[in-house]
Amino acid sequence: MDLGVKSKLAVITGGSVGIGLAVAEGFAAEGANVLITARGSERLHAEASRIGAKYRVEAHGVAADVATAEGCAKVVTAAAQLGGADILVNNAGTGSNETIAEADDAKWQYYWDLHVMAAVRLGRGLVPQMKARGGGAILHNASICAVQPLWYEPIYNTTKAALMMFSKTLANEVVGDNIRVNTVNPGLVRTPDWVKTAKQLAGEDGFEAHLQSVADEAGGMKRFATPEEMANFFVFLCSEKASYSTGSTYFVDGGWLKTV
Ligand code: NDP
Ligand code: SOE
Repeated sequence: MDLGVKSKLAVITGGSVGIGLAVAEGFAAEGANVLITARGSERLHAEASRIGAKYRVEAHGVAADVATAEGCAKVVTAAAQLGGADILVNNAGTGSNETIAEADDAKWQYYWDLHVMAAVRLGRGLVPQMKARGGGAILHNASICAVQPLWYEPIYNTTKAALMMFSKTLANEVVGDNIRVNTVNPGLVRTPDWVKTAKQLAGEDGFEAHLQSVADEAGGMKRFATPEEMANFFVFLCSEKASYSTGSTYFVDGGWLKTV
């Protein structure tokens, strides 16, 4: 099936590893050009070069901290220099670990900037480019935690819930511009970060059992998704094959969500 994204420019934040990298590869495999961002430039540029060579598309790395206004502006400028974005995947993000009683304002602010303001600023900056190109697609990577909170990360739960509502609101604002906006709420995705944390908690011999215990506790399929399973869904939602989908949130969680 041709997804109709050939030669489009897809901007993916947090595209140097994990889900974002798989999404970038998914787009490139469909013939889209990609602009990936992350703070760490070495890994970012190595992956951009690899993707460009492997899929014979244009693949650019822009080192930027999207938790800052300057970082977002840098991404917007880079996309403009490439002719403008058709697709934006707001993916950069990370888990937290705190209690509400103990976390200070600075921590709340950081996650607000990373999970919400990045989407606000990049949306504000890239929507005009999409309009000029006749339309586009924006996808927000929130989390199942946006509606089914984990006890140890109240800041993550709260900011991801805000991102979900931002996505819905933006969808309403740009629906007349042929720009579709959606959210995906992933469940457990086996990224290098999960493996690293599991090794820290359970050691080299025990980490697989630890990851399995996390999946068992989630229930449903009782396994982690691969980043590629997530990417297939992301790329489809940003493609012309999903042309009637906007303003929605899709759970891709192997059955972990406990409600309808
Ligand atoms: P990873 O930690 O594997 O990758 C995160 C990516 O984001 C990296 O490229 C990182 O690069 C980049 N990044 C982090 N902070 C910033 C920043 N301030 N500015 C720019 N880039 C940044 O994450 P995952 O692939 O696991 O997760 C991706 C998204 O999916 C996140 O939003 C997460 O909340 C969500 N998610 C993940 C789940 C999972 O099980 N893995 C489940 C549900 C949701 P660098 O550090 O170099 O900046
Ligand atoms: C609009 O030009 C458009 O092609 C959307 O219809 C697609 O869903 C997306 O691929 C990007 O832009």
